[in-house]
Amino acid sequence: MEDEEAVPVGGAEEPAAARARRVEVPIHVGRIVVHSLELPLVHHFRTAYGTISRKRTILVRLEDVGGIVGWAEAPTAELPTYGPDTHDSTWYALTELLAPRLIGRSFAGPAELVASWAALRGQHPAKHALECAAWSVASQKVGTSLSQLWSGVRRAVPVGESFGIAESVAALLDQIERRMAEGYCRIKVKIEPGWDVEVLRAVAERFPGVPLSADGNCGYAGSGPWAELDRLGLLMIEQPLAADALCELADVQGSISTAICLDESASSPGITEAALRLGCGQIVNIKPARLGGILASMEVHDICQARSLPVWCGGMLETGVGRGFNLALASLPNFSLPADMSPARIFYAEDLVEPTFDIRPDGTVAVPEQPGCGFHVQEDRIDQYTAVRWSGG
Ligand code: OSB
Ligand code: MG
Repeated sequence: MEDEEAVPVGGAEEPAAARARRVEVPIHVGRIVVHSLELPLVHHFRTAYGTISRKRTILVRLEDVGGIVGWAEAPTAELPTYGPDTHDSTWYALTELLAPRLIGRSFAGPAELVASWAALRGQHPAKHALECAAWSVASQKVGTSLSQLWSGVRRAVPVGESFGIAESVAALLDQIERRMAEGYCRIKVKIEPGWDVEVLRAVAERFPGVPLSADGNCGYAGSGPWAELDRLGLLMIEQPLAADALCELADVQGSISTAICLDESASSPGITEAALRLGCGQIVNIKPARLGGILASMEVHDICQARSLPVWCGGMLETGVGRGFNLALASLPNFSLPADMSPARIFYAEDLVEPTFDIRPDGTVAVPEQPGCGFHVQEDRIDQYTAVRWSGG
């Protein structure tokens, strides 16, 4: 569209969020359709939060009045264990709170659309999906990839794998063995009390030289095997304590030299900055659905960059639709550690984009070069897995 060009953006030193906020590509929201999908998983996924065997997720289709369609994903959980949101709360937020107030309105760009819900607290996965849908429309209007629109600097994202708690150490080592043959650059093992030091030691012995991290998913309270974990040479220990246990996290970080990585604690840019100032950790896992969108994620990226702390892009078991946005985000400069970005085939019988992405022999995934979420969205498959649909506009 010739009249809708991205406004030129500033110098290379400008923080990513400030730069993205100035992208002015008008969005005229016509119709929004929200899909609740049920996707079968190819195997169970077990963490400190429990085991899941099917996954519901929510896809949003935002149609601009000019006809351009942006698809995006709100990855959801059944229970508010990882974060405060659920599938049903996200459905409610999208269909009752957020989508109706966008329909029929025009915005100067994605940042203005995001500003329109500033008075509403929380609802991060829902806000994330609508913001991504707007970015998808914007990138299609200007004909550039999201990575280009966001001034990404990486054409490939190094990828690690996240291994759930297994039946036995032998079973876990088997799983890791099979996946390492595919080229992954980093092993992340979910831990919980009773499934930690011995397991990690076995993994470190079996796969020497491969960066290894542990993810506690808030599963420890007070004491933990910090000193023993500290001797394993881990890349990081992700979120060992509760999201709001900031004082205790700072104490643990002060007592070990292994970096603590914030996941659940990093719930907004402000809280993340406060946690870093307190000394709670030295790395942040950025999940845009947890943070409530791309701009909030970029703010966290910039806060960490200003403190010379690295970030990496986590996952919420997104399909290819959601992963497309994560890949573009992970192309920003300070995403210097491997991402949780395993291809959809690892979890799902079938992806919702075609062709889907896969890991390459060098352990990286290519950053999509096409506008929108970066992949061809298969609307017929989305329809096939849709259990409930809402539409407005
Ligand atoms: O802590 O990283 C986590 C999935 C659901 C909730 C929390 C977490 C995860 C993952 C998924 O580890 C990793 C992925 O999407 O590849
Ligand atoms: Mg985590």
